[in-house]
Amino acid sequence: PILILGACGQIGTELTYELRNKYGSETVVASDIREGNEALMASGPFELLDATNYKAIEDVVMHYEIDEVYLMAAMLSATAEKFPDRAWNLNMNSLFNVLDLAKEKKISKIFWPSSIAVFGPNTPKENAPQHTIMEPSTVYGISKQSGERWCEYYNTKYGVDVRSVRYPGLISWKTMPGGGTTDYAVEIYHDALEKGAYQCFLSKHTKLPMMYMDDAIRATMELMESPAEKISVHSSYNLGSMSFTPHDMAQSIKKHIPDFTIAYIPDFRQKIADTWPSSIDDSLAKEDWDWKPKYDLDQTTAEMLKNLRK
Ligand code: VAH
Repeated sequence: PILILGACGQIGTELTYELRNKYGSETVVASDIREGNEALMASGPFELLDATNYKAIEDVVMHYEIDEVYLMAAMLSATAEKFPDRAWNLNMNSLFNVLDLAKEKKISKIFWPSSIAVFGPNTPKENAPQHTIMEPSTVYGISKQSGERWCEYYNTKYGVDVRSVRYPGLISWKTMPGGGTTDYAVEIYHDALEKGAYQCFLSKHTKLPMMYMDDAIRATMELMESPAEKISVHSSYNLGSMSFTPHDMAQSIKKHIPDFTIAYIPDFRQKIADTWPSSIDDSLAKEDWDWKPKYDLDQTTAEMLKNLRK
């Protein structure tokens, strides 16, 4: 059986549904620190669980005979700048908890998400390589960078099978993101439909790596299903799909909603975005486990508007 920590979040929600589709509802235990989406909680076993509490996770792992854990609980970049110590505590302790469960052989496989936030202002902006200068300057980025180092360490020293991707900004309609710098790319669709207008907190030409959620979930599942000998990266894989600016997004939306308007009023999140690369070189993910994205910006826009209209 599989345990998902942070199952009610933006990624956790869709991952829970997809894993339940694939492996059966009873095989996938969803957990979160608080209750969320009722349909999700009703779709299979659900536990209230604090990802920083080792004993509580261990109890659930033993009770359900869990062998795989997906750790999706985290504090994202914008919120982490406001609460640095809480972010560090949540993002690091939750990771040590699952790494230690694997080290103790209580579970056999882990998925842990990293992010393009591991890169910093001295990383090449375009096609940021897998191995490059990484000097993250945000609390969130520092926690992801440290997490990657610990994943690799646990793999080398203790043989822990932990797998990871550096997600770009993720665009989804089932659950809102919370507290991230790339959240604009989801909010914009909601406001386009509700108000015909959006006030963007990033500037017109801030180009960032992004991905439609279906691609992100598929990447996660494909990586987890790959034979261990194909995995050459035990920190975290660069994962790419598309890169665009808020302006590109607005143009894409206008093809469906011609009167849509956008205003740019950058706030503190602009400074975070400015430290991240604009595009990602994910050739190792392509080589090692055949990664291939499907959705471009216009396809993402069409999917988002169609599903949010329902
Ligand atoms: C954030 N969405 O904005 C996250 C992320 C690509 C960045 O990991 O904080």
